[in-house]
Amino acid sequence: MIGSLFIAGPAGTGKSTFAGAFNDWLISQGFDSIIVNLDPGSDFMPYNPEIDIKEKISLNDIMSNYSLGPNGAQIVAADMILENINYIKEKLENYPDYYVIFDTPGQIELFSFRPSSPYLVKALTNNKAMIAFVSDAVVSSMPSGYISEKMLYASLYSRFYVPMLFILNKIDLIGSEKVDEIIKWEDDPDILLDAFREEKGDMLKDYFENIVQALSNSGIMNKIYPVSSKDSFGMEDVYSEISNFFTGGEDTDTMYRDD
Ligand SMILES: Nc1nc2c(ncn2[C@@H]2O[C@H](COP(=O)(O)OP(=O)(O)OP(=O)(O)O)[C@@H](O)[C@H]2O)c(=O)[nH]1
Ligand SMILES: [Mg+2]
Repeated sequence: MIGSLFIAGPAGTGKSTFAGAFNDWLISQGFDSIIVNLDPGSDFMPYNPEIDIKEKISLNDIMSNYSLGPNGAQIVAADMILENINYIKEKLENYPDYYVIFDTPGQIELFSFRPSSPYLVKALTNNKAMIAFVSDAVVSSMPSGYISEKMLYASLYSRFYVPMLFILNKIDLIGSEKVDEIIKWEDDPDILLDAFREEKGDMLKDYFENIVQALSNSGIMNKIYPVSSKDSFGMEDVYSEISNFFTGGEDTDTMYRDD
C-alpha cells in the first residue's frame, strides 16, 4: 500500500459514506484505492469493499455461540478481528500501489478503546497510517458540541499516535457561514470562548477555558477539513494532506512500495 486512512468517529457521523465518497474521488482522479470494511456489524455499506471482515466474522453467530446480546457480541467481534489479521494482510498484498481506506465500527469505542486496535493499525499498515476523525457538522456547529468532538479526537490521538485529520462532515446541512465560523473557532480560542459564553453563559467558563487551552497547547486545534460526503465536496484537501504525508507531496502512487 502507498498509505492507509482509518475512518473513525462517533456513530452516524458519516464514516462509511465518507469512506465511499473519498474512495470514489480518488479513483475518479486516477489513483488506485480500495476500501477494507472492519465493521462486522454494518448491515448496509455505501460502497463495495475489496476486503470485508464480515466474510470472516458474523455477529449473529457470535451472539448464538457465546449467548451474548448485540453489544457484547460487538466487543467480541472487535477483538476477533485480530485473529483474522493474516487473512486481511494476505489480501492487502494484492494492492501494493494503492491507498487503503479502512472503515471502522459504528460505535467509536470499539475502535478507540479495545486493546487490540493500536496493534491492528500497526500490524496491518506497518505504520503507514493516518486517521480521519469524522465529526458531524450539525453537532459541531454548537461550541459545546465542537469541543466535545475535539476531546474525542484528542482521545483517539492519545491511543494511536498517528497523524490525524479532523473531518467536519455533512457541511451541506449547516451552510458556508457556519463553516466559516467553526474555522474561526479553530484558529482563535478566544473567539471559541466568546461563542461558548453566548451558548452557555459564564457558568462553565473556567472549565471550558482550561480545556480549550490544553487542547490548543497540545496542537489539537490546528486544522479542520470541511467536507460533504453527500456532495463529494472537500475531498481534494483531504487528499493533499494524506499525499503529503505518504509521498512527500509527490503526485504519484508508486513512491511508497513495500518492497
Ligand atoms: N446530508 C448529509 N448526510 C450525510 C453525509 N454523510 C453521511 N450522511 C448521512 O448520515 C447517515 C449516516 O451515515 P453513515 O455513513 O452510515 O455513518 P457512519 O458513521 O458510518 O454510521 P455507523 O457506522 O452506523 O456509526 C446516513 O443517512 C448518510 O446518508 C453528508 O455529507 N451530508
Ligand atoms: Mg459505518
